[in-house]
Amino acid sequence: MSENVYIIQPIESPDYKILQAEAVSLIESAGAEYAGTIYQKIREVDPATYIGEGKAQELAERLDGLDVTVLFNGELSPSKTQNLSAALGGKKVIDRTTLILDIFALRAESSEGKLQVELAQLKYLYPRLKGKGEALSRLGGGIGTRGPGETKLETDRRHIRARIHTLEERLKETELRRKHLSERRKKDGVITVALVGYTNTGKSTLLNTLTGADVFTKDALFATLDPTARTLKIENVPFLFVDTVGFLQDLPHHLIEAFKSTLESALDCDLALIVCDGSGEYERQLKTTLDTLKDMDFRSPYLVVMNKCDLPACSDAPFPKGAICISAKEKRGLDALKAAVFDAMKEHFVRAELFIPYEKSAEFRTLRPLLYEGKNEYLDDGESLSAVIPIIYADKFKEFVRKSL
Ligand SMILES: Nc1nc2c(ncn2[C@@H]2O[C@H](COP(=O)(O)OP(=O)(O)OP(=O)(O)O)[C@@H](O)[C@H]2O)c(=O)[nH]1
Ligand SMILES: [Mg+2]
Repeated sequence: MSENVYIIQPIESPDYKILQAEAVSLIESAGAEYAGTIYQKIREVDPATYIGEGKAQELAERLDGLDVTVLFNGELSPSKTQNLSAALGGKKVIDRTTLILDIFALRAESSEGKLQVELAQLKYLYPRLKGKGEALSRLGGGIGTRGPGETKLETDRRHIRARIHTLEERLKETELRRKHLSERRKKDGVITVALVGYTNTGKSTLLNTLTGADVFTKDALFATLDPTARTLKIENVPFLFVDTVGFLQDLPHHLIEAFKSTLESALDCDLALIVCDGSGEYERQLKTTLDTLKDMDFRSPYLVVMNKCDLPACSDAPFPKGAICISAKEKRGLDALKAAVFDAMKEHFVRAELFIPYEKSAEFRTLRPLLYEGKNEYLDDGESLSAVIPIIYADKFKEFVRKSL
């Protein structure tokens, strides 16, 4: 039987309705069931329970006798979590970060992703569960306390500290390994394109459609946690496309911190495609994504991609100028997207027509692997070849270039 979750939604933010709807999706993405919402204007944060004694009492009465977990759709300090739980007659109280961590725990697949989730859980959840030793074992494995992999959240303080230390050490090693890989990639001159954007906009579907990858996609929030990279050739030039974890409005800072190193390596790209759901709240999605990227000091160029253009809501939407409309699902607009990617990266290449006289064939053989070949033709006195040459190697081909295109 799945758990039922009741939402406390503060109404200060003008977007509170959207945030509430998102909380419902988060609950469902965590495999639990939505049980209802109570809205609360928080004029002044109550030092004990955050929402105030009166509201807590009203909620306690409403939930009396119901087997529900209470989600505070914001961030709650450890002591307020415990006080609120006490004010609600001992009901389990979780906050937004805890819920998102729970989904991350369900989704983490790579060893690094698992380490990151477990570390974030220990750091974030442990203080919130402290003093509730017996409550924790009673909750065992329910929403908000699921651990990735084989390790369950432990209650022993000493164990937890030792575990945090081990996880941090292991993460350092994996980070180093990833850094070496990305340095090698850079040296090889491979252009990387990161797929970023709001959660559930179709980033993984796009990666799958473009490259034939088989990344897990789902109509759920945070379907992807681990970055996956696949190569796609455009005009014979390989581009490395990297899928990333989706963003969410008010994504708690702790979570960005926990995944910063993985995200940063994906964002250390030559170009980003900011994928939005063109049939949904694309303006807010785009703003959230741009704000999050700015926080992460992202400086690469980017293109805005409006996905799901097969859906009717897309047809007369006033998309921002330059946005590329596609449907990853129905494979529409993909040629235009590829052309735009190539075009955005064109200063990395020269397109040229080469002529290689036969007496220079041997000399050219060593250079050949450096360029991306198009059509070729063997003529009487030599080979004619159209190709794309990485700008860093352009000098080497000077004597063979007949015409730059
Ligand atoms: N109608 C329509 N649905 C799409 C399209 N592309 C993706 N979807 C659906 O949107 C949902 C989310 O797709 P994903 O590819 O998992 O989205 P994502 O951006 O990777 O999501 P996260 O990994 O959670 O950040 C799935 O149900 C997809 O089938 C599209 O072009 N049209
Ligand atoms: Mg995804």
